[in-house]
Amino acid sequence: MLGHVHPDADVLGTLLALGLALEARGWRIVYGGPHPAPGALGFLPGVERYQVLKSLEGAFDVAVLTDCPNPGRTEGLIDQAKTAASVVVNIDHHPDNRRYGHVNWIDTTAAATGEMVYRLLVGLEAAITAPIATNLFTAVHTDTGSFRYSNVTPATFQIAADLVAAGAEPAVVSSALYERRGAGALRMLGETLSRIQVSEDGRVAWLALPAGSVPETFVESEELVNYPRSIDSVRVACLLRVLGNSVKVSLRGKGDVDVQKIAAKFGGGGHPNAAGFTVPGALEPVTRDVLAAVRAAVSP
Ligand SMILES: [Mn+2]
Repeated sequence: MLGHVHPDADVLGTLLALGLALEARGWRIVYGGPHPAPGALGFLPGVERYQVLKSLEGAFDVAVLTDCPNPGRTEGLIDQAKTAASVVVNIDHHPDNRRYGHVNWIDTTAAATGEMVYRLLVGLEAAITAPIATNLFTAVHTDTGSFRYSNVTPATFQIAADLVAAGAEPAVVSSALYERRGAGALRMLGETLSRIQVSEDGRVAWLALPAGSVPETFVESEELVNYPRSIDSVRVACLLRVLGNSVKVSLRGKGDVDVQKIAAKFGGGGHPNAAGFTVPGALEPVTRDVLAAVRAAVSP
């Protein structure tokens, strides 16, 4: 069960759910990826089994990647998996998935890969235990912005209902995700949000974080891009942060602007409402270029 760089809850929840279900049927599973599971997801059942893998040792029958559209996002592990395993399975809901597996199951109508893995486990007649349900519920919960985004369908709620019936606890998951800040982190959030800028027409808001302004773990746990997105007039929100000699950019769209198309211009990808990319360069010129492309996309 192979995760991509900076695994989120849809990656980890689906890898753990599928792995736990297969283990119950006698498979032996190794879970891991190039980066560790973030501390905020330490409550996911089985996540302590997820290892940092810089290379794959030994032979595998199958390598499974979930929620990973781009083979470049595994730091070479996919190439190694193709040598180490006879079958690579690619399960994803991103529209720009590169179909790098031997088996490619891509469903762009799924709000989360968690929905797909739930349907897979039902199809396999696997027992949905409480640990599996908690992993899948968290995957769906986070990829839908707590069931608030436009990707939510009746099927999303049906799956969520089934998972709660199987033992996932929404209050426990919400509390684990959103109510475990330190007081210092809340103050840091306040200071960070004061950096948000809004274009004159109010349609674009952005938050540009210089190197060293906030810790990386803080950026990953706070989903900072959602704050500029919450402004009424904003059609596209941008988060830009320095990573080494590059700038990592997250885009969020509201309504009809397809931010995936903007990201594609910079070699990135994602979904129509949520996309991202990383470009070499300093923060100021990258911010200027990104804002020019965003403005062009939102201009009436
Ligand atoms: Mn996802």
